[in-house]
Amino acid sequence: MKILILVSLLVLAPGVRAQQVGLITNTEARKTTSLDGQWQVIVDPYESGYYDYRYQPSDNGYFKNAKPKSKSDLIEYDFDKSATLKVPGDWNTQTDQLFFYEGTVWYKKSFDYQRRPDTRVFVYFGAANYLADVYLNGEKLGRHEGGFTPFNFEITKLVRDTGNFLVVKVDNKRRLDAVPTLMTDWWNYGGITRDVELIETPTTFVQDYMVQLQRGSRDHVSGWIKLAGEKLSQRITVRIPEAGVSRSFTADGNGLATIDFNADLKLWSPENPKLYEVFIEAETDRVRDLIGFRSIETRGTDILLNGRPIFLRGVCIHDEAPLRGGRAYSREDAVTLLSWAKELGANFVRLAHYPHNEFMIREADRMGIMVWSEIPVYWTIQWENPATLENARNQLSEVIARDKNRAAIVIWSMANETPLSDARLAFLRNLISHARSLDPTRLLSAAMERHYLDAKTQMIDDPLGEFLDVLGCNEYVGWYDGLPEKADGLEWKTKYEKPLVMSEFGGEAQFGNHGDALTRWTEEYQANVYEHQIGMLKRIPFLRGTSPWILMDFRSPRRPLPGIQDYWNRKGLVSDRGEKKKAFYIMQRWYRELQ
Ligand code: GCB
Repeated sequence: MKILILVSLLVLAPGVRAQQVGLITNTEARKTTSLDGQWQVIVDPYESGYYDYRYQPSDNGYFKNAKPKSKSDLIEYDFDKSATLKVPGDWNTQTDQLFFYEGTVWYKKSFDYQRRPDTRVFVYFGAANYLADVYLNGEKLGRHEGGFTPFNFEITKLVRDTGNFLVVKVDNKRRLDAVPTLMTDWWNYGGITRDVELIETPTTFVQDYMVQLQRGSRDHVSGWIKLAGEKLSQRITVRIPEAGVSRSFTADGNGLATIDFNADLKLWSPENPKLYEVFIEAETDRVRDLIGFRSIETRGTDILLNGRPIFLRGVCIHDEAPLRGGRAYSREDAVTLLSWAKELGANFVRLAHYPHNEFMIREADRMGIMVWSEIPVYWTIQWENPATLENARNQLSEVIARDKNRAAIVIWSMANETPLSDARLAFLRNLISHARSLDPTRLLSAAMERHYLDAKTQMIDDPLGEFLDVLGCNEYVGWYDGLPEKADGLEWKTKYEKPLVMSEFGGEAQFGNHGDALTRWTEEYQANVYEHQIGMLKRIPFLRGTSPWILMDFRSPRRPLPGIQDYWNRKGLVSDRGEKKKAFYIMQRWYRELQ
């Protein structure tokens, strides 16, 4: 049933989710009121604010934000006397007590809001990890699953001029059936990790749109615009003043207008990341966006940007804050990380292993850095579970909805290092066709594994490769697989006539730890890995991109080695303090050669 509803909504409008009004995209263009700041919180490991003592959902949970009405009233919680946490932000790095915590925390924010006449109001969350139950003034607005994508709920009828209280139960317990599942190599930062805003719109408004060059074309813009509200059949004009474009379309009875026109555009590229002001003007609403136009295709083993072969000089990045640690959430975080990538010589970043905060994509657009964006279908997902598939599809829908107008995004990646099986192939093929239906313009990839045909030959023949545009492959020759020199004698083969991005390689080093080139954890060993990797990579005829693992050290519970790791994965080219390791300069030298 649920699937049917989802499918019928997708028929109505690509990119629109089965959740009330669907995701409102481009919040930058909206009248917003920030709810960031300190929120009162109750840590609730037993979820007694949600379940009663028979473990049944309670009608009188903490979402009621109750206060004793008389001196004899019994109420065992009080948000207003509770501790606070900053939103946006993970809870783990805000207080030592919550560093390893996985479970429920209740958040409460009080606010006043004067809604203007003839408007609608939504509460918008950039992300909450992992499961969020949202309540306003004691009423449930809904639930969202997935730790890295945005969601919104309408509050027009519930919001009052004064004394509102928004309560969010955030639960980051890992689950076998979730996406990601129990095992990952990154920190399970919990909390409301991205901005929270109230968005005010006209009663009928531009909810979402796609304005992009048609696949394969450099002058033909096509896409769609979706209105939400009561007056759906409206005339909508798309204007790109700098390119002399002004074209009108009429939305159908479902509020959907398909758009199509030719335009003479300066194309977006890393050398010239041109963004145009684009206006979408309906009768009842108007939004402005900054959109770049470029084409991205493959031909044989080549990747073509604007019709020309390009090599993706990349690096992997986690959505972790430089210098202060914890989840990244700000424009400054994005600028710092992407500036380091640029300094490395990168024109490309792989944003691992889940959708990063929107500033990363917006800044990549502005700075001219191509992006590989991925969903947390990582390692061992429950391939046979329909709910897991629906969850993964929904996370994919949400990230595509948010970022589909960003020129920087060139690749959607479906998965990382997933073990071969028929069920897994069926699951990933389902995601691939879903991605293609939502966005026919991007290339699709996945980080796959490889295997040895013999001691000297590496083979990429994962059956998934047949369905991807770009092959991604992770390998750790010199780290998990032999010593650095092993790379020298290796030859690479593939079953598919397609471009390869070596989506991971590398090794760990603690910044400032020195020794000889065969002593683990030293900068010299890591540099040695890179020297031999580069030699090997240069010899792969179908290689069209690389993204070494990883730009910066990141936290991982799987990395306890005292004095070296201390719960950090040390494969960064830069330490968590921003110090560049020797391997950074080796990679930089190669990228300079390639430029
Ligand atoms: C991998 C994973 C990545 C890990 C990395 C490592 O293959 O894709 O998430 O962090 O290896 O450091 O082992």
